[in-house]
Amino acid sequence: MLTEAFIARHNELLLPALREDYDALGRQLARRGVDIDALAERATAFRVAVPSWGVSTGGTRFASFPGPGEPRDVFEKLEDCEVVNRLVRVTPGISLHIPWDKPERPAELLAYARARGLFFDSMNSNTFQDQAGQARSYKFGSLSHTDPAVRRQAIEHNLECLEIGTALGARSHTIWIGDGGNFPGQLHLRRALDRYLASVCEVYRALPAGWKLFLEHKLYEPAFYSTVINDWGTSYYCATHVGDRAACLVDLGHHAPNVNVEMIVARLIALGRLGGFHFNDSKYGDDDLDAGSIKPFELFLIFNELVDAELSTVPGFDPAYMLDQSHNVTDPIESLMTSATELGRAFVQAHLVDRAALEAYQESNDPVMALQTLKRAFTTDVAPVLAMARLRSGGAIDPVATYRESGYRHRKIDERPAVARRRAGIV
Ligand code: LRH
Ligand code: MN
Repeated sequence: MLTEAFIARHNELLLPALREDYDALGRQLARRGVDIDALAERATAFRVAVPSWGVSTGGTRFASFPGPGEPRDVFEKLEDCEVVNRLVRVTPGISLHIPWDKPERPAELLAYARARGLFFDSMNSNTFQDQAGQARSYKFGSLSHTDPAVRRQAIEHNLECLEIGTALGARSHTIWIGDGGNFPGQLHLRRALDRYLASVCEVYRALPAGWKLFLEHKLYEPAFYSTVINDWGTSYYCATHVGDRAACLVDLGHHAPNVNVEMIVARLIALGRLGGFHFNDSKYGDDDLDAGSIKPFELFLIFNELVDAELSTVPGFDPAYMLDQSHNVTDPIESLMTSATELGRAFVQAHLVDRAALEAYQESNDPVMALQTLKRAFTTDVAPVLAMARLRSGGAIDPVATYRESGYRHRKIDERPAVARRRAGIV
């Protein structure tokens, strides 16, 4: 079992090498005026929420290949989420998706989560699939549909998410819609946005006190010609139109190739509407690959903007960090642990940027030294800091190795009958 004792035994073997690497890095950072223990403290305090749908194997429109020992319901998903947090210690928050995770008895699910040191982060509605027995189809849209009855159905679903979230102690709700068209002329582009806005305003009016509403934009897919909430500008316009507690959620994979996402982040920080993130990585489209696996420098540059805002105490700056990935060929637990670690790495490296020097080079238009200042932080191997932070918060020095050593997945294969091969689709 993945007990504290088991993790401690596994750490014992790795501790001498970690201690050596940590001390060596500590001396190097001290020469740069950085206290490594303060940095480890920051790493310990870092948090990113895990998507409940991330512990199941994902797929594509062509096929999905369920992995062994798949979770079959939200309770088994939380069991796997507990393993992730037990080993990396930075993922106690779980983001649920309704109706995929709709609990029969929310109080029971809340108790189950709390008993495992977990809590519920942002809720997510789903008006991009038709559920069995659903009265009206979302084939031609949901909150922006031309038929008021379909919009009503979509609004009611979002209101239900707020109710369930309230019972589970969540404090925010994320709306992503796939609404859009596949052909020129199919949608009236301005009226579609107006319909969306009227619908979201109704959801916003029911937003519980203290909650935030996140609007998630996406360039394309499932619509392949026009998407109603297609970019950050549209999302920002909607957030300011809907209300003060509405903000923009940036899913890294929802932009055209080569778009400067860190610049969008800087803009939304300046405009005071950066609500949060769905972190992942991509090479081409919305590939939902593991964060930091394809473009680690972009991830670092995004955290460079976030840490710069945090350190310059930008008013109201409090973005929500969540992963949103589709694990098609890996053990989802390993991918989630690795991705959470990659986010921690980018966060810690961003705290290594000599911001006074950077500002001086920026003000004096010295691009070479400005870039070098960023690269010096990005090329610092902070792995000992991340491992020490995990160790000091009761986690694993090497999460993946400890997880594999534990045989957890093998036990789940015995406990959980194989999931029948699913129809294609992301989840
Ligand atoms: C859409 C999206 C959205 C989710 C879904 C699982 O691509 O990023 O955040 O609801 O993936
Ligand atoms: Mn997303």
